[in-house]
Amino acid sequence: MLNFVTTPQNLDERFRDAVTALPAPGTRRAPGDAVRDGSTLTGARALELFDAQLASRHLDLAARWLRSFNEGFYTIGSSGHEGNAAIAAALLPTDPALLHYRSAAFFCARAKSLADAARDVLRGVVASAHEPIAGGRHKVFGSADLNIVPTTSTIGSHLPRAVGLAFSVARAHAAHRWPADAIVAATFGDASANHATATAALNAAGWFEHSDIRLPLLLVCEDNGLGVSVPTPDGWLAAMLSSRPGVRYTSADGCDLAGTYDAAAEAAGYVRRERRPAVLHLPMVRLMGHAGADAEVAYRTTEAITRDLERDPLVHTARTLVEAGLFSPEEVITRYDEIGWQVRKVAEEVLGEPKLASVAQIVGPLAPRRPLRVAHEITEVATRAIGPGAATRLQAFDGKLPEQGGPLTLAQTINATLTDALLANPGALLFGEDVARKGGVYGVTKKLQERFGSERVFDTLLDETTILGLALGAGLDGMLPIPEIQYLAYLHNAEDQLRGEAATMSFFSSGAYRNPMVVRIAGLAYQQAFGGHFHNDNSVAVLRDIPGLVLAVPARPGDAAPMLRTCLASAAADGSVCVFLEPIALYHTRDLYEQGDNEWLSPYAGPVSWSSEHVPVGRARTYPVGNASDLTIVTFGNGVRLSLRVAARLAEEGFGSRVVDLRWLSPLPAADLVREASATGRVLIVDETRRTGGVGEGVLAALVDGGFVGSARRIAAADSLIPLGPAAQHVLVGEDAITQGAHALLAR
Ligand SMILES: Cc1ncc(C[n+]2csc(CCOP(=O)(O)OP(=O)(O)O)c2C)c(N)n1
Ligand SMILES: [Mg+2]
Repeated sequence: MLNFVTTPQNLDERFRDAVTALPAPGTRRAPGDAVRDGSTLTGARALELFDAQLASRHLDLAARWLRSFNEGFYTIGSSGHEGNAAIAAALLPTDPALLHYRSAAFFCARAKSLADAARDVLRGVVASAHEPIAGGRHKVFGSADLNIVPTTSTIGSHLPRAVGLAFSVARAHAAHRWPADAIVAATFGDASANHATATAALNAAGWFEHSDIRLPLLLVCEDNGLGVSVPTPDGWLAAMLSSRPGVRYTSADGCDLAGTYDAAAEAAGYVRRERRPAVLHLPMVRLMGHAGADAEVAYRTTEAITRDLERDPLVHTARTLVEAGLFSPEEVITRYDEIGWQVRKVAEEVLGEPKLASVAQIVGPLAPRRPLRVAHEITEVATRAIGPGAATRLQAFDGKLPEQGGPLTLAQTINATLTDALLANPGALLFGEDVARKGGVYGVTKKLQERFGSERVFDTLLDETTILGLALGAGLDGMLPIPEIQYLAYLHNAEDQLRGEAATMSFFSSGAYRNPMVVRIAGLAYQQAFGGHFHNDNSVAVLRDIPGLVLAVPARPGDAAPMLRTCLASAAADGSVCVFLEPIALYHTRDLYEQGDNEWLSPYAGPVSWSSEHVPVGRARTYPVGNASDLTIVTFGNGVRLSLRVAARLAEEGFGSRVVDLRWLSPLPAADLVREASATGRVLIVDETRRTGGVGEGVLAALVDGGFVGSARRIAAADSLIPLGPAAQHVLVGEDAITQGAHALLAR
């Protein structure tokens, strides 16, 4: 016998040898009886789960077989983790599950048939366009029918979403995708448990529990003692997971099917009954290395590898079944071979299936956009607000409708629009740091909790990862989350929840799952009284390159309302992930040209004009100044105000210009941009983000791509962080630089 295993052949031989060496069957237990004394797992269920375990093992062997002749593209397997079949058995099929990449036996156990499961998984392995969840875009366990939500390869990043989903499932609301008694299950690895996202999720789960907020969440740690080559210190997982306040901890041997089932059923029962979070820790083993290409002999002793082999969960279940008299060793081998042949047959069938063959096919489900549906959604919302919702609306606004008052600031306008949004959509939730009781650092969300209650408008713990995780889960569950990130600089430590999670969900599920959201972020520079980089961050590069993400930056109050309504309607109708970046320095700005002119304020448009004043995603706004024919200034955000002021002075000098407010930084309004630029032949880009990686680069590229042949110049912020106090003016774009840039262009 071999000392250690590195190949599928070794593992296969080991299994056959170990099963053949099992003692003769014990007295036969009835299938309805416990598979062994003291367990709640019946013999019949154990046999079913054993099939799932065998299928999972053979899927690993088939993946490596496909890889051996370059037809398979994924070999991270589940061998040694097959005990997770018992987790599926301990849950209801309607419980949403977010799975670790080694939870194949869970997937097989929940599938309608082993053939279905094998086909789904192997289609993923060969990147078949027929793969039912990701359509060949990714190898992932997912299925809308099976309530398995696809996860990404970024370990632990699904856990904040799982918290958010449990949070949402526990709240009463008609739009829920999952039943009110559902619990959310998420599996993850031992090394993953150390990741910031995992610790954020564990902490948030405990925080909610401590705050007496229901969270039906079962976290399951599949602990094989290794993260690729790095061993998890002995006892660390048990110590760490068992000491999370508010999260109940239990543990079982993950190689023992019946023991795992008992522990999982008990933990799931607790979570379902109590609506409280729990973590189940399952020590298990990893067989055949991390992935196909991993030679674990390079970093593990043969003793350690052999020790793991001796705990092979398949042999363990075989022993349980033989001792229960349900199978003889020969019957185990026969079943193993039968399932092996079935899986191999499916592998042969799928390897010739078509792959994704065009950009259009690939990006189809990335971020579907139906502008007419969005416009229609806004009309419907307006019709309700004018008609049946009118009385509630009047009441929400304390008897004083915003359209009947005077002109509003940007902050007041956003507040009124959010009020209208929460009125229009009972599934809309608004949350973040300080948004509820305080009403936001800048007062933008003032009175919203008073108006809508703490079920819909609430303060969260101070953790951006959790805030976005709540949005991810709530959106998945059918709600319309409106999370707030307090400052743009603080998005970054949680950014992957947008990039890796939010923006990929529709892509990796072919649209079967979506996580609509409108993330409000206060940002950009020019705050007079509150300086320093972190409150004046002027970089949006990390947002602009996320495929499919909508990035809106309102400048004028009159634009902010329709743009926010468009984001909300797009999220509701198309499942869009929208970021609504609010320029802090303009929140309370009143004047444009002169002190006291109130020119920056706008009246609030009531629902009668929401339809006619609709602003589609990706449409710019042009302000003609003077004859509007000498120069085009392309800008956004604070740049709009600066540019309008400069344009007014240029008009006094006899130069007419058109100031283009992009309004949408992603997707850029390319057609409007090229048209307005070509109208004058001279383009001055006024970009308050940095010269390198800033919006201006994208604007120039869009002009070139669109065939613009005139002259162009760019005024942008320095490649610097923002210093405190008046020094900030040296790195930010100012009116003098804009004026100089304009004169240089006009001189051409
Ligand atoms: C955030 C992140 N960092 C690094 C990786 C690369 N990586 C993939 S799997 C893995 C180890 C994970 O170990 P563990 O959580 O114990 O799961 P196991 O593979 O052992 O089941 C690493 C480092 C990743 N996928 N995600
Ligand atoms: Mg591990």
